[in-house]
Amino acid sequence: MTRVPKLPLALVAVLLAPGCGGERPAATRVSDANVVEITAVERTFQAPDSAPAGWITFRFRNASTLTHFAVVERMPDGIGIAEQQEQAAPVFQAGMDLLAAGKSDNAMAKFGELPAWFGDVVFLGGAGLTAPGHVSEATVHLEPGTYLLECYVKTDGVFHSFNPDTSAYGMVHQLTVTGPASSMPEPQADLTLTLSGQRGIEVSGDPVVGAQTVAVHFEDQTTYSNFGGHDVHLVRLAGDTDLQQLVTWMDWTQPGGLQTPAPAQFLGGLNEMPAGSTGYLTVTLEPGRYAWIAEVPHADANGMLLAFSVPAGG
Ligand SMILES: [Cu+2]
Repeated sequence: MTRVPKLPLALVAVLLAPGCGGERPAATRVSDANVVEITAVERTFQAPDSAPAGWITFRFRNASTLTHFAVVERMPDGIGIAEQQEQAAPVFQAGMDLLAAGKSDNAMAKFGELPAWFGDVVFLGGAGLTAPGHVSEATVHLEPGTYLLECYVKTDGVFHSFNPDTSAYGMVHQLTVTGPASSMPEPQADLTLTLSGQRGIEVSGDPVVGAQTVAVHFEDQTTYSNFGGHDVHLVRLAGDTDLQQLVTWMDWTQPGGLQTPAPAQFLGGLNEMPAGSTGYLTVTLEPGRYAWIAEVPHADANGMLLAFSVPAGG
């Protein structure tokens, strides 16, 4: 496994501080940081059970051999991990099994059995697709409440968030966000992505070699045919990366979609958020070719695939 070199946050803060040769704004002071450490160990999350409200950085360490993400979901009142695992996860898996068998009408009927509360779940970002051995960071603002971290990447046709062994939960973790809010300030961004169903992914600023904070503004939101909205993930493009295969892979409703192994190396991202929201991710780039891509069907046709290069010394 390879690991992207990751500077300790304290060192990043020093390097990015004004007067240290960089022109970037100072990174968040360590003393104010509100960090939730998440570790993926095979198909489980290891993470704390609670965190203070306000700006929260999710630092996602993938210590497994599979690609994962950790989407943050605000649950409706009275709904938590038990309801998600008992009432929603089995329906998604049964629907996926029908899709894989080519029975799309039956699958849609199955998805119609999702509990009414599922429509009130709010997706609020969280760490995007992250390759084995890598660490990614996503920062979002959360109000007090009950949240789940979920990974619905698939392996052998089974969502990670669904455990066929009913004696254990799937790759879902409940996090209680409590008041009062922490003193962590909103991050300051080096570049900004604007996501729009109309105009796709737009970038303001130039990605450079090294660590940088990326603001992601969700100008609007759309429900695509995979029932989800747009988000953004960072993928390293190798010489043999097949972009069309990558695009197909980003649609979980395809039998091979979101199924491990991933067709390229993912370096994090920011999962779906509501229209008008802004979240942040921290990325460390080396010279090379990359792409921003959303986990939606037909990301290319929907304007949700944007390749870019990071020049050496840039
Ligand atoms: Cu996973």
